[in-house]
Amino acid sequence: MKKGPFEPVRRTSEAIRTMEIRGAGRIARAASSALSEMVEIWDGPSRDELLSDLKKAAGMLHATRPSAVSLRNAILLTLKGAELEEDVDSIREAVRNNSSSFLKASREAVEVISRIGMKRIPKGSTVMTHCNSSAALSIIEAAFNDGRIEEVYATESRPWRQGQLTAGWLAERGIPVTMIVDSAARFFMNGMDMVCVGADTVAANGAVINKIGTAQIALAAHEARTPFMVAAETYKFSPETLMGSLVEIEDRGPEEVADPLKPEDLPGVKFKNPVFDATPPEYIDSIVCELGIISPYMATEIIREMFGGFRSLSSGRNGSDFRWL
Ligand code: RUB
Repeated sequence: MKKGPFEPVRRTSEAIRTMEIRGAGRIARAASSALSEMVEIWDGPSRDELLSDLKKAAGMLHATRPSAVSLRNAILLTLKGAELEEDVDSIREAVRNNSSSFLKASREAVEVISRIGMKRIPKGSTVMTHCNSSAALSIIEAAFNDGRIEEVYATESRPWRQGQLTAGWLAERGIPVTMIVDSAARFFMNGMDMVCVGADTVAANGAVINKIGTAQIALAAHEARTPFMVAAETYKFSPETLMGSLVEIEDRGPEEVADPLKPEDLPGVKFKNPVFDATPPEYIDSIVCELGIISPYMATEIIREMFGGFRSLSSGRNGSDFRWL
């Protein structure tokens, strides 16, 4: 593998793997930008070699966070049609244009979601959020600015504590925020008017894959009759799940669970660290995407609309074998 042109992809893959870049939308945009940067500096001899290097690069990026279909769809959309181009320059141009369209559309989607989603939040609401979702926070910020939200409860979101990022972000904007530990979600649920979270993946059956703990919060919300809203751009919907594929749940290292101790400080203890879970559609009241507010049971329609005649790449489960269809 040549070192030079793969450098942006390697750098980005490492930043995603170590969570320097995190969140389904941000990792998707970073992957798309890395591919675009790669084709600009690629200086190999032939079109076929470029396509083969792009496949390797796609596999490297995809393998970093397997639960986020946002990442896979961003890669597919960025490389869309590249294999139909006849020379290196045309491939370069296709990837460059695809990437800039994806970056623009994904940012605009968040903007539209904020405007649509905030209308669902009644005036004077207290809202709970989990983890750190730019799409969910865009709704919360718009709702606050429109006088709909009085206070936000942000869960800590162990093991990585993304809740601290969320709480800090809200406080910086003057939005009253209270941080709670994840296990206090049920304790406070009766005081909530709404729960609003993001998504890494929306499956065809309407299940939402998001930060571990989301399903428990949704269950608590369901029991307390608190509406549970998910903010998810359409590129987070998973076409593979239409055919029955399961979403792989990312497992991270034991040190994140053992923290502040080290795993070796607890001899004889095993650790498990799944970092996402699936919230079943029956606990989700609405999914806000840039096309509108839908019931989770409409997820299939969105997937057909967005990915219906999609001709591009397919990938193996571990992301290592992206290949042209
Ligand atoms: C982040 C997380 C977010 C979704 C949506 O997990 O679960 O809720 O990714 O984020 P991690 P966004 O920190 O492990 O990446 O709305 O920003 O795409």
